[in-house]
Amino acid sequence: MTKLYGTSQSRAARSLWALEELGVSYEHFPLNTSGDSRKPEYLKINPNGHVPALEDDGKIFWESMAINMYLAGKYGKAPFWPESHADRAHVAQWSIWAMTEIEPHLLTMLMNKLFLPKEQRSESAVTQAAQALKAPAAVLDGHLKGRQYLLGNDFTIADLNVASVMSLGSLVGVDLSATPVAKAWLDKCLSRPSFQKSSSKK
Ligand SMILES: N[C@@H](CCC(=O)N[C@@H](CS)C(=O)NCC(=O)O)C(=O)O
Repeated sequence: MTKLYGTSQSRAARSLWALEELGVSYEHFPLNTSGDSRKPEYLKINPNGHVPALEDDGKIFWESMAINMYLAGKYGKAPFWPESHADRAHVAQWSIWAMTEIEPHLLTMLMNKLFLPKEQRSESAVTQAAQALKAPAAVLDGHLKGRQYLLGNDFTIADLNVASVMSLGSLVGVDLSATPVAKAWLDKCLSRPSFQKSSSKK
């Protein structure tokens, strides 16, 4: 039995996308982030009080990128979950990169454009975050020149992980026009039926 905890309006979206992409049969518990994830029964699953968490065959996993690499490794096959040590290390490289180089700036923009009470929002924080995103976006753009996907010709879990983080940009109007190769790659990844299906979940 496979169970995924967390609403699609949270970082659980990326694990829902992985489950849909892999065609895994699962039960979805769309816990919200304004209370559900801090309830004592859920803290037994993820003591951090965060979503997503995954239960699979009696084992528990948390941290969205670790969940996705586990799912790809267990339920996927090459090329989606690549075979070589080098390619797997590149999956980890890009997944960690997205969480450390991209996600914090997008979260700053989300907080200051949408989530914080109006009086606490900072225009300059949004401007700075948008500026800070330009360097990693250029890295992505440069890497994708001459490649279809991050690891080469095929869509892999690395693309899913990075694109899922970058999908947040559409909520805050991130402008990728200066990095057209990255923009085209992102649009291609987000047009996959598995992404559309996972996004329509609760
Ligand atoms: N690094 C973690 C972050 C998880 C996280 O912070 N999730 C947020 C939702 S996007 C959450 O559960 N917030 C509710 C809370 O902390 O109470 C991951 O990627 O899984």
